[in-house]
Amino acid sequence: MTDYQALDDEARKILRDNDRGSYTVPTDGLYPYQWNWDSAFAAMGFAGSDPDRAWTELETLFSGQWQNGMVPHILFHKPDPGYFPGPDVWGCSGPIPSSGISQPPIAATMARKVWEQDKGAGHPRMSALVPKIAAWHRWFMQWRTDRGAVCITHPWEAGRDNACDWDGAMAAIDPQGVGEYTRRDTGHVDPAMRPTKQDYDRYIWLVQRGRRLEWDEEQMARDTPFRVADPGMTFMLLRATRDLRAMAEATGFDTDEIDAWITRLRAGVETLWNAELGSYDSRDVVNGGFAQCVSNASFLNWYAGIENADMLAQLDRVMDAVPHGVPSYDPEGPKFDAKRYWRGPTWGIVNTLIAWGLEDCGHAAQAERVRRTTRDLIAEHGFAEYFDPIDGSPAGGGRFTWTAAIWLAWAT
Ligand code: 9YW
Repeated sequence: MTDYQALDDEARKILRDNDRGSYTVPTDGLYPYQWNWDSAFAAMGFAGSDPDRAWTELETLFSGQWQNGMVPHILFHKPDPGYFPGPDVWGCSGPIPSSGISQPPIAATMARKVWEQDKGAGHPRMSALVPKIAAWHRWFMQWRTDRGAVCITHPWEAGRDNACDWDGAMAAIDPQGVGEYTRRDTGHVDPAMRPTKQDYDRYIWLVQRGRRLEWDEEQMARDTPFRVADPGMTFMLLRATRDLRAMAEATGFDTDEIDAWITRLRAGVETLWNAELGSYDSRDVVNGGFAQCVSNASFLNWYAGIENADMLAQLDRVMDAVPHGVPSYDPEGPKFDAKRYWRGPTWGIVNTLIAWGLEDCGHAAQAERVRRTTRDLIAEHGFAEYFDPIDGSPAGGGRFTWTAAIWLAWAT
């Protein structure tokens, strides 16, 4: 018999232990700073029991917002030698030491969820966030769109570091001259579960390039080898922009510009349909080719309010192929690797977003299947960063904030 009460208590304890006062770290050791979309999930996790703390989480995230609207993927509030690359490598000059790229824009969606649970006292805090979120979305629309689809300029920006989606674009980078560096991630977890040295050389090469160009978006966009339009980012920004619109309307903030973004993003989604694959797919903006990847991000169309019968068939297929949730890459595809991070494992957080979308679009049975398999995984194997979709074994970091958050807010 599963003791749900004990698991709820454990999830709350993980949030408390990872809480650094005004922000939450993803997990102690491996990720000692504030990560953007992890923090949005943390806010959702706090919302049920402590809405005040949930708002603080989001406010702290936006305290690192750059003048151009960008909200960084990592805020380095306090130096910590346990993570590489730290602030000295990024060389950024925002209000808080930070990375120079962004991350999946789910903060608006989570802010709306917090607000829905805290409409009275939370209203002014939501109102104060709306213009900041709008500035961030405006930055995406200005600097990160291609034909309306959202592009990433670094694999870390997608939140799906080593996904097969980026293989083609990564191969176009020649990381000559990147120099010597010491990784820290492989000291915390098994290297077989992490991105490879070839990946890391290119990650660092891209960071060095951004730094050399002083993180100037216009210059960085010129002659870049790496620019990929990502279904995950596009669906998440579309959904978040709809949530922003709902909050803007409730506070009297102008919605015309937001409506124009929604129209453009909706058109961008069409450019990510790979008819040959029968799936939403990443598109290399530099060479125009599709990645030929059915990933867990491909299934975020319902989350963005977009119906698609082919994707429903794809979802049944991949979920029939593995017992534990939605794998991050097609288990019948040639590159599937059950343990290597974003190349096969199942991620509870992405499952959550997929299931919310399925439910909103009336696919209750599929939503329930995603929820049940994710809940059972966590109940049996703990609050791991992610899981092997074949044998369910926990992988990556343990005692993970976002896994605890989805447990409390959605999985049970
Ligand atoms: C990195 C913190 C982050 C997540 C990303 C995940 C990983 C590694 O960990 O990134 O060094 O940034 O891929 O989605 O936000 O949990």
